[in-house]
Amino acid sequence: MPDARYIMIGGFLGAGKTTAMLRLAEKLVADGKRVGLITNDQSSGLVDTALARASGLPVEEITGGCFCCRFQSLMDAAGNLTRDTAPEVFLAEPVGSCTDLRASVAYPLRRLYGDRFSVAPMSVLVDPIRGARILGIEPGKVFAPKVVYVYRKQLEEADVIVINKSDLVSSRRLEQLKDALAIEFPRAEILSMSALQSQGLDPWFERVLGGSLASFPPPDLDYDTYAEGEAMLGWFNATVHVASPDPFSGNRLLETLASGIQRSLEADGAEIAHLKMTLTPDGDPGDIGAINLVRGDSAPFMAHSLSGDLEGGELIINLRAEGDPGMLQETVTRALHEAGKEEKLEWTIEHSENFRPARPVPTYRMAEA
Ligand SMILES: Nc1nc2c(ncn2[C@@H]2O[C@H](COP(=O)(O)OP(=O)(O)OP(=O)(O)O)[C@@H](O)[C@H]2O)c(=O)[nH]1
Ligand SMILES: [Mg+2]
Repeated sequence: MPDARYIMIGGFLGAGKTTAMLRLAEKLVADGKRVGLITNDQSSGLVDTALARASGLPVEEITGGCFCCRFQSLMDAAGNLTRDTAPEVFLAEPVGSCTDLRASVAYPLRRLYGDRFSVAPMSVLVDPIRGARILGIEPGKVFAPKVVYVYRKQLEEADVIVINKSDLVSSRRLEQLKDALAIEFPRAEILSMSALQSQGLDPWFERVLGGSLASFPPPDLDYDTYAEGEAMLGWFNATVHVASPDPFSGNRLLETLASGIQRSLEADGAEIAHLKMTLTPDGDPGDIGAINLVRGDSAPFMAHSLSGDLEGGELIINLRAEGDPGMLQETVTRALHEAGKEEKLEWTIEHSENFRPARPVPTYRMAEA
């Protein structure tokens, strides 16, 4: 009997993977289970890790490459969590621009470590507005064709496609989207839910906790197109210390920054895949403000509000957009200048990286489990 269950929650940038993962973790903890979370990104300073920590959950992050290219790091992360808390369930969130996770992560896990892990069906989450635009159901800005190629490949390898954020669309639109997904991706079961509002989660919980990973040949994938598509997205991560002699509103700072970045990127024509920021007051890691923007034409959403004013804190900024990474860095730096002036803040960038994801080179690639 394997010791632990391994649940991978995929989906494009901003689809709601972290939100759904935290909901599942909360349910498992309420059921008396030990959980361990694994977050992943191409670089360090992760909003997702900060959010998991603020929820008090054990988390390990894998940075510097995706699960598929750093398979051993995934095993090391699982090992560290096992040493500390011996999770019965691992919840892993891959990078939202990655695909081929069935062949490069799920099948190798089952084949090589099937005695330790029972591998759950692969879930791929969909933002219904982004999804409807990409599937041509609704007009609106979409990414370049090679990015859309990656988006569709993610869906093609799913056991379960979960239309998340069902609270944002009408039931008619939801049905249209379900029908379009069922035609294009007939192998997957299609569910819908709202992770944010905790609606309709049970069928997904049951599927990932009870079912098992299907065995079918992974979709054909042209790694050149995949690599080019992924590299069309610019990445910018920064960790910034902000301080002021007088207490200031961290929530307002997050809103000012998000709107400033949004305005500039819109002017530059760079479609936002996901802008996410957290602000944690110095000395109070339990309090957290978080703001997200998942499209150029959506309003910034305050996912968590800080409970009061602060004099200093750590701001984490993760921006992924279809544009030049250097330009993303300049845009954020300019927005920081403007917001700093407005709020009379001092800020210091402690860490920052801008880049395009490198060509994925998976450690393993297996055609079956
Ligand atoms: N309205 C609504 N918003 C949601 C729902 N689930 C997530 N969100 C919001 O969508 C945004 C992105 O959510 P995340 O969970 O960070 O998405 P993600 O897929 O982990 O994003 P990456 O890690 O960047 O790929 C946040 O503002 C969430 O609050 C939902 O069910 N309904
Ligand atoms: Mg996430």
